[in-house]
Amino acid sequence: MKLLIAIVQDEDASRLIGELMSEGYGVTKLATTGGFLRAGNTTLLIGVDDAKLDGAMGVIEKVCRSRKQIATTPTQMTTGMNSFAPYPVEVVVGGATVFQLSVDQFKKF
Ligand code: 2BA
Repeated sequence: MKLLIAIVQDEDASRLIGELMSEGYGVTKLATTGGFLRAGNTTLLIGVDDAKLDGAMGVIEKVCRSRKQIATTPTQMTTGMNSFAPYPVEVVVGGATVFQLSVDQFKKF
Protein backbone atom coordinates (compact mmCIF):
# COMPACT_ATOMS: atom_id res chain seq x y z
CA MET A 1 0.00 0.00 0.00
CA LYS A 2 1.06 3.58 -0.67
CA LEU A 3 0.12 6.95 0.77
CA LEU A 4 -0.09 9.80 -1.72
CA ILE A 5 0.26 13.31 -0.36
CA ALA A 6 -1.04 15.52 -3.14
CA ILE A 7 -0.78 19.31 -2.91
CA VAL A 8 -3.22 20.86 -5.36
CA GLN A 9 -4.80 24.22 -6.04
CA ASP A 10 -8.06 25.01 -4.28
CA GLU A 11 -9.76 25.45 -7.68
CA ASP A 12 -9.07 21.79 -8.59
CA ALA A 13 -9.73 20.24 -5.18
CA SER A 14 -13.48 19.72 -5.33
CA ARG A 15 -13.50 18.05 -8.75
CA LEU A 16 -10.46 15.95 -7.87
CA ILE A 17 -12.05 14.67 -4.66
CA GLY A 18 -15.27 13.89 -6.53
CA GLU A 19 -13.49 11.89 -9.24
CA LEU A 20 -11.30 10.00 -6.76
CA MET A 21 -14.28 9.13 -4.56
CA SER A 22 -16.38 8.01 -7.52
CA GLU A 23 -13.57 5.62 -8.52
CA GLY A 24 -13.44 4.15 -5.02
CA TYR A 25 -10.41 5.89 -3.51
CA GLY A 26 -10.39 7.06 0.10
CA VAL A 27 -9.47 10.72 0.47
CA THR A 28 -8.80 13.11 3.35
CA LYS A 29 -8.70 16.84 2.60
CA LEU A 30 -6.50 19.26 4.52
CA ALA A 31 -6.57 23.05 4.17
CA THR A 32 -2.94 24.09 3.74
CA THR A 33 -0.84 27.13 2.86
CA GLY A 34 2.07 27.24 0.39
CA GLY A 35 5.32 28.53 1.84
CA PHE A 36 6.29 30.62 -1.19
CA LEU A 37 3.03 32.33 -2.16
CA ARG A 38 1.64 32.20 1.40
CA ALA A 39 -1.70 31.44 -0.28
CA GLY A 40 -4.20 28.70 0.47
CA ASN A 41 -3.90 25.37 -1.26
CA THR A 42 -5.31 21.90 -0.60
CA THR A 43 -3.45 18.79 0.50
CA LEU A 44 -5.08 15.42 -0.04
CA LEU A 45 -4.09 12.21 1.76
CA ILE A 46 -4.94 9.24 -0.43
CA GLY A 47 -4.27 5.69 0.75
CA VAL A 48 -4.11 3.32 -2.22
CA ASP A 49 -3.42 -0.34 -2.86
CA ASP A 50 -0.39 -0.82 -5.11
CA ALA A 51 -2.59 -2.16 -7.90
CA LYS A 52 -4.62 1.10 -7.97
CA LEU A 53 -1.68 3.49 -7.71
CA ASP A 54 -1.42 4.28 -11.41
CA GLY A 55 -5.17 4.90 -11.55
CA ALA A 56 -4.99 7.46 -8.74
CA MET A 57 -2.01 9.21 -10.34
CA GLY A 58 -3.89 9.31 -13.62
CA VAL A 59 -6.90 11.02 -12.06
CA ILE A 60 -4.67 13.62 -10.38
CA GLU A 61 -2.81 14.31 -13.61
CA LYS A 62 -6.06 14.59 -15.59
CA VAL A 63 -7.82 16.99 -13.21
CA CYS A 64 -5.09 19.32 -11.95
CA ARG A 65 -4.20 22.29 -14.13
CA SER A 66 -1.21 24.58 -13.99
CA ARG A 67 -2.02 28.25 -13.57
CA LYS A 68 -0.10 31.50 -13.44
CA GLN A 69 -0.15 33.45 -10.21
CA ILE A 70 1.47 36.66 -9.12
CA ALA A 71 3.84 36.44 -6.17
CA THR A 72 4.70 39.64 -4.38
CA THR A 73 8.16 39.13 -2.92
CA PRO A 74 10.01 41.78 -0.89
CA THR A 75 12.86 43.16 -3.03
CA GLN A 76 15.54 45.59 -1.89
CA MET A 77 15.20 49.05 -3.45
CA THR A 78 18.24 50.81 -4.93
CA THR A 79 17.67 54.03 -3.04
CA GLY A 80 20.71 53.67 -0.84
CA MET A 81 18.36 53.13 2.07
CA ASN A 82 17.71 49.73 3.61
CA SER A 83 14.13 49.67 2.40
CA PHE A 84 12.22 46.83 0.77
CA ALA A 85 9.37 47.14 -1.74
CA PRO A 86 6.97 44.48 -2.93
CA TYR A 87 7.87 43.39 -6.47
CA PRO A 88 5.33 41.28 -8.42
CA VAL A 89 6.71 38.10 -10.01
CA GLU A 90 4.69 35.69 -12.15
CA VAL A 91 5.03 32.02 -11.18
CA VAL A 92 3.45 28.89 -12.66
CA VAL A 93 1.70 26.86 -9.96
CA GLY A 94 0.79 23.20 -10.29
CA GLY A 95 -0.91 21.11 -11.61
CA ALA A 96 -0.12 18.99 -8.54
CA THR A 97 2.83 18.21 -6.29
CA VAL A 98 2.59 14.56 -5.28
CA PHE A 99 4.67 12.64 -2.72
CA GLN A 100 4.42 8.84 -2.77
CA LEU A 101 5.20 7.06 0.53
CA SER A 102 5.29 3.35 1.32
CA VAL A 103 2.89 2.36 4.07
CA ASP A 104 4.23 -0.16 6.62
CA GLN A 105 0.87 -0.88 8.12
CA PHE A 106 -2.74 0.19 7.59
CA LYS A 107 -5.35 -0.45 10.25
CA LYS A 108 -8.84 0.78 10.98
CA PHE A 109 -10.18 0.31 14.50
P1 2BA B 1 3.99 27.53 -2.77
O1 2BA B 1 5.13 27.23 -1.85
O2 2BA B 1 3.13 28.69 -2.41
O3 2BA B 1 4.61 27.73 -4.23
C1 2BA B 1 3.80 28.15 -5.31
C2 2BA B 1 4.61 28.19 -6.60
O4 2BA B 1 5.64 29.16 -6.48
C3 2BA B 1 5.33 26.86 -6.93
O5 2BA B 1 4.44 26.01 -7.63
C4 2BA B 1 6.50 27.33 -7.76
O6 2BA B 1 6.12 27.53 -9.12
C5 2BA B 1 6.80 28.70 -7.17
N1 2BA B 1 7.90 28.65 -6.22
C6 2BA B 1 7.95 27.99 -5.05
N2 2BA B 1 9.10 28.22 -4.39
C7 2BA B 1 9.80 29.05 -5.17
C8 2BA B 1 11.08 29.69 -5.06
N3 2BA B 1 11.88 29.48 -3.99
N4 2BA B 1 11.49 30.50 -6.07
C9 2BA B 1 10.71 30.71 -7.15
N5 2BA B 1 9.48 30.17 -7.31
C10 2BA B 1 9.04 29.35 -6.34
P2 2BA B 1 4.51 24.45 -7.40
O7 2BA B 1 5.94 23.98 -7.54
O8 2BA B 1 3.51 23.84 -8.33
O9 2BA B 1 4.11 24.19 -5.89
C11 2BA B 1 2.76 24.36 -5.45
C12 2BA B 1 2.68 24.13 -3.96
O10 2BA B 1 3.09 22.78 -3.67
C13 2BA B 1 3.63 25.00 -3.14
O11 2BA B 1 3.05 26.26 -2.88
C14 2BA B 1 3.78 24.18 -1.86
O12 2BA B 1 2.64 24.35 -1.03
C15 2BA B 1 3.77 22.76 -2.41
N6 2BA B 1 5.12 22.25 -2.64
C16 2BA B 1 5.85 22.32 -3.79
N7 2BA B 1 7.03 21.69 -3.65
C17 2BA B 1 7.06 21.23 -2.38
C18 2BA B 1 8.03 20.49 -1.62
N8 2BA B 1 9.23 20.10 -2.13
N9 2BA B 1 7.74 20.18 -0.33
C19 2BA B 1 6.56 20.53 0.21
N10 2BA B 1 5.60 21.23 -0.46
C20 2BA B 1 5.85 21.58 -1.73
